Amino acid sequence: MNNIKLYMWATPNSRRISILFEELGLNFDVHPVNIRAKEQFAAEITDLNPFGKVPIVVWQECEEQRLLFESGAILIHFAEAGKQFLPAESKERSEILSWLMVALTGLGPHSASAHYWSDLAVEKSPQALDYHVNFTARVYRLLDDRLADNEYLAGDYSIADMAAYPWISVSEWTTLDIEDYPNLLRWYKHVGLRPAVQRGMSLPTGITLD
Ligand SMILES: N[C@@H](CCC(=O)N[C@@H](CS)C(=O)NCC(=O)O)C(=O)O
Repeated sequence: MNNIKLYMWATPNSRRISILFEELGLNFDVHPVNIRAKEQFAAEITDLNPFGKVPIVVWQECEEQRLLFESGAILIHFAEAGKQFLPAESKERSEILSWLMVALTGLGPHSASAHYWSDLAVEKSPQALDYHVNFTARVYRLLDDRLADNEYLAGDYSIADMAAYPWISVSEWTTLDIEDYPNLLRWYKHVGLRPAVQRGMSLPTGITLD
């Protein structure tokens, strides 16, 4: 596996992947795709991912060009290839996959929608905002309860934690107060001490979301 290119922006879904790549010690090049400038709809990107979304990873495997999009697919593939953060068939693997899906399908999409209705939408909808903030609060409560007697979401530190962490880092987008979720806050501070997490969260270099 070489010549790995990560198409990303300074966003939570993208940073799931930069965190994993840093944890695995991979050499990879970052290709910034400014989603606020609609660069995700350029042919160079939609030729790779017809959904017009990042993250996207392109790499070379022997003579073959390989491609993956969707952060969950990328996390699973590279964790398995690197034989870290997602063990083979076991009770722990089942737990990791379940909590990974909570992050992929509950935490991420509803946090993003809460952000949209609280901040980005030109015409506001209090009902839509309430719906997504309440749903996100339900996920925060779930994670907080889980972390009350677990150090990480599923056994050892895993791709489930990597999928959740960047979304918790933007908790202010959801209007929720992380201080109301003490176990989640403890986990967030603890995971944030990892050097690979800090490096992954700093990519693309010099870019912050406005
Ligand atoms: N389910 C996708 C979601 C990816 C996604 O929504 N990415 C955002 C950036 S975090 C994006 O590309 N937004 C631009 C758009 O939707 O046009 C994943 O997990 O990779």
